[in-house]
Amino acid sequence: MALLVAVPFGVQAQNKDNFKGRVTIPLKHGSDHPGRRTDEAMNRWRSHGLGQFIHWGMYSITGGEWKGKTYTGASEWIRSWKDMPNADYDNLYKQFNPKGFDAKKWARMAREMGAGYMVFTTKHHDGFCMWPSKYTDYTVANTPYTKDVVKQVVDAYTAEGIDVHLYFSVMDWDQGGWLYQAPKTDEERAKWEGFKEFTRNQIFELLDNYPQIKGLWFDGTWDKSWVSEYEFAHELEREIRAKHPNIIIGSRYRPDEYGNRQYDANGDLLGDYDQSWERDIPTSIEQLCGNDWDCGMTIAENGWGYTKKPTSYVKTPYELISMISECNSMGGNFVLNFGPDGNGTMPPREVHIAAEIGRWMKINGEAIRGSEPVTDIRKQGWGFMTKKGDKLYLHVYNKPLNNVLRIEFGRKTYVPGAVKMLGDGALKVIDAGRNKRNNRLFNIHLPEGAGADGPFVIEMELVDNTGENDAYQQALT
Ligand code: JFZ
Repeated sequence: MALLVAVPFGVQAQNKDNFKGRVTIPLKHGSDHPGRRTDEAMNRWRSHGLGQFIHWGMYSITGGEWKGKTYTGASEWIRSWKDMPNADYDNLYKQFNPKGFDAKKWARMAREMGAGYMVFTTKHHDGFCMWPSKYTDYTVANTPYTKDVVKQVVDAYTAEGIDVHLYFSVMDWDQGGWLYQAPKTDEERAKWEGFKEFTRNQIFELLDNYPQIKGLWFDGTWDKSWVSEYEFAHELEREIRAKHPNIIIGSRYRPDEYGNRQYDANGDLLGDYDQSWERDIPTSIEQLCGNDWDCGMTIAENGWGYTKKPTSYVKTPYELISMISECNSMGGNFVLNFGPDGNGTMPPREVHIAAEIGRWMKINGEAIRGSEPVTDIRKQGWGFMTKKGDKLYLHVYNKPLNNVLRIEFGRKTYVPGAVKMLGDGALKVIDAGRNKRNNRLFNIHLPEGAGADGPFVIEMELVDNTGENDAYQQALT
């Protein structure tokens, strides 16, 4: 009886010819393009592999401390801390005069690190504008510094060949019209309509001022007020795309009409890439359902703005490099965050991290930039894999104690061609026979001392082996 029940379902699930299609509901404000975008701009974005995030704003002046006390939350949220009066925070801009700010220096550092793109905070939740917005006085134009920070960042990075995406928080603690809940009274409604117009104006101002940008990285979109504005947000997105056709916008921007965020009611991604993997990495590529994605990562546990004294563990270059490999092995971009101080200086610990990543990327970057995930070779214990054309890259983080790295290829898939270590020479490979499943095994002999200088990458040419005759008849068990 159990067999009779089990069989039909099993067959249906596995037989594509029997598949009647998934059930979807019609949505007016759902995903605009289920599945990945494959235009040139999106292909370019996907190929970056590594990006840089920069959080810079008035919170960089406080650096997680106020009047001798340390805030243990994310330093860019210090305004919401009970120990710092709002008025004190809201006057910080009067001191903003970053003598150490040199956008070209940041851009060189990012290029040396191997970043293909960067994301810069134009306006964080505090509402302070790092560009001279016409729509509010709370901008860099009214600081002692006066100059347009966003323009300098956009120009400097663009000149280094690094694409710029602009971070923009919809939630705005400075604007009286911002609400957390949908407006209830006429007065609230009027203020909220004003806020929506303000948001729209600022977004178009950014697009007008900095037409070179490649994307908008929206944040602060989780409150009921914005979530109930699915229609407005969708229309605004259409306008943005009409003005800037190749622009890249993540899944955090707008909800569907049921209040679903990131993924709509049908499970299709809202926007061009999955933005929900923040400080988080999927455990398998299946979790991404074929979508593009990025992983924004902090160097400390949490906290994106400058912190004078990190109150949590600070990741090592090794750990961050392994995340670059891990994200790329699942087709994602790893976007590492930096928090310059109020003077515009990158903290030395972050300069060091960027340099160490750069040292690794110079040798191994070809296994990251333009790489693709590997879906037809099973994950193996020594690390992560990426590929490019017929080149397979083995990113080694767990080096076997016997210095012999084993790779298993599925039956009738590939066998290795030339094998070498990136930045080093050819490696000896021996055919280690087959396992019971007739999968092919190969032993790669690592040189003494491999990995002494950090994680390494082995490049292996893949040779088609689909036509192989199995070596032996499987035993019947
Ligand atoms: C937001 C900000 O609040 C934070 O300050 C920083 O700018 C970061 C990049 O974005 O924080 C979030 C937003 C969304 C999630 C987590 C933290 N999320 O969806 O898990």
